[in-house]
Amino acid sequence: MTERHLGDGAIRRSSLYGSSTENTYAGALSFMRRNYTRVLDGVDVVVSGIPLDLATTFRPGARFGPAAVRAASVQLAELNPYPWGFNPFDDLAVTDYGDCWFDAHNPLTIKPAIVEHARTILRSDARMLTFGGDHFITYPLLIAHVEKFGKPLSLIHFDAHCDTWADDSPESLNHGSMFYKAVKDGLIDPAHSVQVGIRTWNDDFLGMNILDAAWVHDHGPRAAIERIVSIVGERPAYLTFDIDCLDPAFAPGTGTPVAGGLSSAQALAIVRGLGAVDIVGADVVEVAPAYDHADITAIAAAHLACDLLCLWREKKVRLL
Ligand SMILES: [Mn+2]
Repeated sequence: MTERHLGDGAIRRSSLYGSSTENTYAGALSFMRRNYTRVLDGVDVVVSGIPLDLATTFRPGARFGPAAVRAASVQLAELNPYPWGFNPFDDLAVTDYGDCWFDAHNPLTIKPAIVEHARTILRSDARMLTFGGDHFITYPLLIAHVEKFGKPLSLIHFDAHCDTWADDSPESLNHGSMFYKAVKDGLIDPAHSVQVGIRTWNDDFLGMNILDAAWVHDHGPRAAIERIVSIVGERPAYLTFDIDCLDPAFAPGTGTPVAGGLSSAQALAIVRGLGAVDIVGADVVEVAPAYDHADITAIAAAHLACDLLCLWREKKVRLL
């Protein structure tokens, strides 16, 4: 199943499966060296980027997030991921679709462009793993996912911020109000959704279950996994990971950092424990490399994304 290419597997490998031999510091920077292609036949997971940062409230720069996460994934593509010990790509067909194109100079066209990007991919049997971009992108992604998987979805939301601040403008580009709109639109069910790592105030959390950062520090990842699984159950769930869920010590390269967050180790332990949940789509957002140091933030994002792929590989192998 594995073709032996020496370098640039992203553009030279013909099989959707297996890995190629790469120098980690060279070659085409797809996510984890997956094939760059827009062909969707036989694909299990499509990785794509949405380089939008026009919805930020503080520091812009997440438009460079997809490229940074791809670049940070090179070491993960070299060895079987830890602690899994398998090559997820021996069993899971993952491709890199490239980035969503939109007209940044006509802001009202951006949300429809992202919805259409996701619809195009979700017309296939593939699931989406998307890199932001600022967190606004999750709103059009949820619209497309609900069209496919039905509504309401459960939301598993890692973040310093609840992003349910009131905003009744249907056209606004705001990365702090997507989940207010998603609840009001009935896209997500707050009673069966959970927000992890929260440490900013909102007078009205709209009925979402909150495991705030202090709760995670007090109770640990294992208890967080149990709570998430009990809240979501077997319902289809969309997982969104704002990298600012992590403490700025672990993710300085982001637009709205807040002290007191999760460590990378805590977050990875929680994500790895979500095998019992039916994750129908996922994104990792708000990586802004201009504020990063030594790629700390992009490396954390790439690891989280790799673990999400390993969860999907586990599920596929269980069902085979
Ligand atoms: Mn946030």
